[in-house]
Amino acid sequence: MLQAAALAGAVVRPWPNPPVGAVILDPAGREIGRGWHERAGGPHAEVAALAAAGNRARGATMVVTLEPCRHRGRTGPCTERILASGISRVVYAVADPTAAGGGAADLQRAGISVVRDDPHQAAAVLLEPWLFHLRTKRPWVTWKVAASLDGSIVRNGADTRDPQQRWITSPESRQEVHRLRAQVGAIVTSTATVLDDDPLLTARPQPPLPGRAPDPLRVVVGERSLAGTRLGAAIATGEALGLPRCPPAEVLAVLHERGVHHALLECGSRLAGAFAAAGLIDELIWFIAPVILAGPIPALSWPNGEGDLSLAHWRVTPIGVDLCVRARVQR
Ligand code: AOF
Ligand code: ZN
Repeated sequence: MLQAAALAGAVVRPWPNPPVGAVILDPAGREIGRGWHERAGGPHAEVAALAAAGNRARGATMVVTLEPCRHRGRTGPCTERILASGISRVVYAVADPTAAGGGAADLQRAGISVVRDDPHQAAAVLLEPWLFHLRTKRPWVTWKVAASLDGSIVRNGADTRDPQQRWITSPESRQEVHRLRAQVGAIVTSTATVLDDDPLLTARPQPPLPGRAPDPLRVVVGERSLAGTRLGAAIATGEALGLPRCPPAEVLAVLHERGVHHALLECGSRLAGAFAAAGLIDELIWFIAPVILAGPIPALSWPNGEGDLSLAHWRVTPIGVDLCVRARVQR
């Protein structure tokens, strides 16, 4: 299951569909096929893994992060493909709460041994944003920050449009941000950040992640004119989305309508503060660079002097010369 989750976790997210990975094992436990879901409308992970295993699937075990679907959506039901392949055992981690769910019971009725590996942490983490958006009707929000040890996000006196002056964190951290961007449905920022930094906010991981899903939707919130900026130009051609200043919940409602289940917030203090005050940050990824700036701008400023963001489930990993903190916002 770890392997199946790792497959789906290492590729571009196929939004609006869930990230799913599958591994097929022969009776001796050797891997004979693997697959992941590449893009909406493309084959499901189970079908990709069955194609890789071919005839050897007869009598084999399929391990898959999400319960196999039984519906006829953009592609056919995986349950039928699994039955036709001669697979004799299916292990899955997360039950499918949508109308596509119920495949496990169907397979069991048809004589396949079905086991729920519940709860498998790796699969649950992978599918959490998707499950969250189904439950709450809004995307899961990850707030990304790149800051000095003392929490400044801008260097004193820096011309932030010059990347050499703007960057605080290491190239390794910045690469990790590109991988993150490739795995979300949308990136949200503010007109203030666009005017200060002129960012592109595209996903450019090196090497590129496998997968063929569309690039994340870039969303800029605010009223100020973006003339002369790269994102301003992208909004004018319809490649990015501009939204008037509005409550964060409305931004997320627009994203939900577009099928986004995971949004990355990459912005300045004020938009971060608005999301935090509205209780709309679910998780943070905070890169800490080995420098103290006592700079002019903190990562977050509360709109009305609200309290604090309490964090849980810290995971701290070194990355380049920086530290990366991943944590959940506690409610
Ligand atoms: C996926 N990829 O690997 C699996 C999915 O519109 P469709 O036919 O692609 O169906 C999408 C639904 O199928 C999805 O919401 C989920 O409930 C189920 N399983 N979906 O996109 C996969 N296994
Ligand atoms: Zn399916």
